[in-house]
Amino acid sequence: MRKKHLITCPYCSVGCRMYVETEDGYPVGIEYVDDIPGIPNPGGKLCPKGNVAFQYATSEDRLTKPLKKVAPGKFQEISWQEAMDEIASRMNEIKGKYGPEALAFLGSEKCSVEDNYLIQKLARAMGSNNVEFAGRLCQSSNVVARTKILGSAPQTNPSSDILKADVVVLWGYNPAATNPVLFGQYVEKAILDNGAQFIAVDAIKTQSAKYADVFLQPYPGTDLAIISAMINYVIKNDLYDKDFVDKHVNGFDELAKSVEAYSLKWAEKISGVSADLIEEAARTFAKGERVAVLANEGLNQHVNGTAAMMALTDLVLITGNIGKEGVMSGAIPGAFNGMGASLMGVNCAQLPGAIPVANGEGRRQIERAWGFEIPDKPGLHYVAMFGAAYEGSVKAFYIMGQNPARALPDSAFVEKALEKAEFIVAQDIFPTETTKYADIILPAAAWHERAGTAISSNRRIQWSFKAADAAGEAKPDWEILAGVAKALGLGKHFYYSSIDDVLSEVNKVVPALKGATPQRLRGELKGCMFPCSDEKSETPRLFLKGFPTPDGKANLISPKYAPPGEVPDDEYPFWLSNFRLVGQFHTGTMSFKSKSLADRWTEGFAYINEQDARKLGVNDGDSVKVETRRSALTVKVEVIPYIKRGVISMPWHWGFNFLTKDAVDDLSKIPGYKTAACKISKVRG
Ligand SMILES: Nc1nc2c(c(=O)[nH]1)N[C@H]1C(S)=C(S)[C@@H](COP(=O)(O)OP(=O)(O)OC[C@H]3O[C@@H](n4cnc5c(=O)[nH]c(N)nc54)[C@H](O)[C@@H]3O)O[C@H]1N2
Ligand SMILES: Nc1nc2c(c(=O)[nH]1)N[C@H]1C(S)=C(S)[C@@H](COP(=O)(O)OP(=O)(O)OC[C@H]3O[C@@H](n4cnc5c(=O)[nH]c(N)nc54)[C@H](O)[C@@H]3O)O[C@H]1N2
Ligand code: SF4
Ligand SMILES: [Mo]
Repeated sequence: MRKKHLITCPYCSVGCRMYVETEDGYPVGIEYVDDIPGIPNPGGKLCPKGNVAFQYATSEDRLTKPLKKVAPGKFQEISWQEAMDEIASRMNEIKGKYGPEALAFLGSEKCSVEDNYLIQKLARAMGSNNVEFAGRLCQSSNVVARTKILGSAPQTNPSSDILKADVVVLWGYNPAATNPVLFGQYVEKAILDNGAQFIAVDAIKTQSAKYADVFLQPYPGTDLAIISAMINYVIKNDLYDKDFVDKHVNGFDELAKSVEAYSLKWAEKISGVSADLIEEAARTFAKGERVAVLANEGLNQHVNGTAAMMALTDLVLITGNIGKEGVMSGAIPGAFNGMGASLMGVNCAQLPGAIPVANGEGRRQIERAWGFEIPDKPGLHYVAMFGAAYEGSVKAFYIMGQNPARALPDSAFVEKALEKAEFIVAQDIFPTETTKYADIILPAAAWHERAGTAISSNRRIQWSFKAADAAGEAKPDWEILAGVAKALGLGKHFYYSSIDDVLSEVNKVVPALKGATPQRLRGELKGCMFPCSDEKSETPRLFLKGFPTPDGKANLISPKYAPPGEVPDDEYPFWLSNFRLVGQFHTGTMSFKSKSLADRWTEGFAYINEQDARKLGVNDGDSVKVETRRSALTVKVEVIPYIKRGVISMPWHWGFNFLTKDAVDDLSKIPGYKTAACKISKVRG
């Protein structure tokens, strides 16, 4: 029998809704949602990934039974009971021998709100704050910057407010590829239909940047110089919003003084963008009545990422583009439930509801709800966990829905660290480069094979219904975690018999989600934007009545220029950066398994500027060796005029992280993925 079931797309964080069509319980197609007003994808529109959003899960390669490693590279099927017993005895043994800090846990933006709530609760019930997810690798710079300045990080306004903006800024962000429905439905319409001015900043003139009125093309990681000079220019030329600054902002005089040395000419020298263009960008930005500022990985993922995001937040504030209708800024968690995992406290320094671990009163409140003590010191951040495993202080990993062996920088080092761990559990839907190192592999149900909630980058929490049966013996992640907790002797804190039980506990523990109850979300199919303090309310716009800081004002932080991580030198003369393709996703574990995507987006390549190519004697389609201080990769080049000279960039879906360096930003601990120094040589034959 044919049926259709409403789900949220399991790829990016736009949160598009779709129906999965099933035939006798097996998924056969996707149907557009045209009968639910207010969903994030008006008219049900989807992008190439959304159109086939169930396909990966029907691949023959799915994990279908628990597996135990019996020899290097060899796994044997075991029962769920055997798997649970083995996990419980090994994890308790390691905790007993080395202490709870020897345990590390990874949650996932590929899993539901409920799954993520449980993995961090499990980590803490075991006595460890070593619990992280890819949000650290993704949005942490913007989250830290905005939390320090505004007291809160998420996106301020509904995406539809972009249509009301008169200036749109895309900074290090290519939504035409990475959030395509948001780009088509809001950004493109604001520019093409409503005539908004458009500023784009990227090392490549991307599909998103093609309509730019002002296009800035800096060397990777030098954006901080440009933003600092823009602040200086805006203040010097009296283009800032005096009234807003007086009423809502602290630290203006210090800011003005601190940027005095950051002239347009100085920024030109560092970034390679002409002073005239930076001036034009500053004027256009400051003259906007309502500016939507969307900044993403090109700005986040640098060792100066937090400083750059702080400077951009300063610029938004002094021009008064926050706390009203028609503006937009904020962190853009990239994958479909990045916002949910973040809000659930899958973070070594934060508990559910973004409560710092170090906040005694906040911690005690959660301890009262949970009935056990939470360790009071922050744990290890994502990259540090693997350093600790290499050095021997982290002994065990519980990895749910992450592929650190390819997603972290310096893959060769990460693999060595995984090899050194004494015990690894990997809970995934596919075998991956990471599950190779696991002692126990647990098969999880894929997204449309279970019910659960996810939160879009726009703060919208939505219910997804179960559409199909799980592959083989695979189970929903929350159910596996509740089982593991029971086996570990923690059953009284993990009493759940349904997903509703878990979300109901979240409703009690996380005030921002108090009104997002299972009953409400199953009825209100467009979901609701948190904070929702009761079952009737939601919050489309933040900061309309000031900021969540002690005095209600935002606190500007003066920028101090710091260079990006690894910069070119005589031996490694090129800048190396990277980006995403519309039809591939991260390390490819899902998109490589989706036939329609894998057939069309088949292999990696590198963009190189035509003048650089001429100098190196390479032509379009030639293979080159790209070498960094870590490793080398052979890749075909695409010679183009619209990438900055001196920069080579490639999609990172195909093993790119063997090249990257594991240096992190001091404040956010995000790796500086987007810059490395490299040399390029033509591969003959
Ligand atoms: N198709 C697809 N969509 C995705 C994903 C995916 O893997 N595939 N992943 C999701 C996730 S988790 C995330 S976080 C988002 C990320 O979404 P985006 O931030 O849009 O992703 P990227 O393509 O990595 O980087 C954006 C742009 O930054 C530019 N850039 C690189 N270095 C610099 C720099 O130093 N300065 C400036 N100004 N620009 C620079 C790149 O050329 C690129 O065009 O996408 C989400 N959506
Ligand atoms: N060079 C470079 N590296 C980067 C980035 C970059 O821009 N450049 N971006 C960084 C960013 S922004 C991010 S977000 C990270 C992403 O890093 P990861 O999240 O580690 O990458 P994925 O490839 O998405 O791996 C997710 C895993 O979840 C599994 N999975 C999917 N669905 C389910 C499910 O329902 N249950 C379970 N248990 N598992 C499931 C998939 O099979 C896969 O193994 O990568 C980072 N790495
Ligand atoms: S834009 Fe994002 S959420 Fe929407 S269909 Fe595409 S991948 Fe899915
Ligand atoms: Mo991300």
